[in-house]
Amino acid sequence: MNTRAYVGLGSNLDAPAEQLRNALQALDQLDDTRLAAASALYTSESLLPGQPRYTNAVAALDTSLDPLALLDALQAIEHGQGRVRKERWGPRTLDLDILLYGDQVIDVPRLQVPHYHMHARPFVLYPLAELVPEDFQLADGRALAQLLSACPYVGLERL
Ligand code: ROI
Repeated sequence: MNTRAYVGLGSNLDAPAEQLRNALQALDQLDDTRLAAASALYTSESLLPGQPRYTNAVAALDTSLDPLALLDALQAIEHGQGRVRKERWGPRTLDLDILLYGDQVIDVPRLQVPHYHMHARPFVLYPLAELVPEDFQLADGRALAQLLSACPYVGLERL
């Protein structure tokens, strides 16, 4: 349990809040992994028009799985909760993204950490901010406070 990782959760199908609660339990039950903390749940419009509203949250995990083993485990949880990949960016019962993995910067075909889009997504940054100190920096040196001030809290509803 030696690395703190942050995982983004999202759902916009089949009772999204329940999907997220089930996923948090599944995260806590992963081998060599403990759910250290979870943010509140937030809802917001999809970034792509014509999709149902999303529910999102962020989880803090302590894990001794390496990043790709953690990614495998997250994908197994997604599939266990009925995710079928039809179209990229399509509606989904559950999306689990590794946002941050300790202080590592990772750029391999399967995994980019810090997550490429997190800096521009209020439904990631504001829940993450609940779980970390105010002076928190991403592994690439960007200050979370700076990202927050460039990403207004617009359209988010805290459940
Ligand atoms: N929009 C919101 N609000 N939340 C998401 O998790 C989310 N995920 C996506 C797209 C379709 C980009 N829009 C989203 O993949």
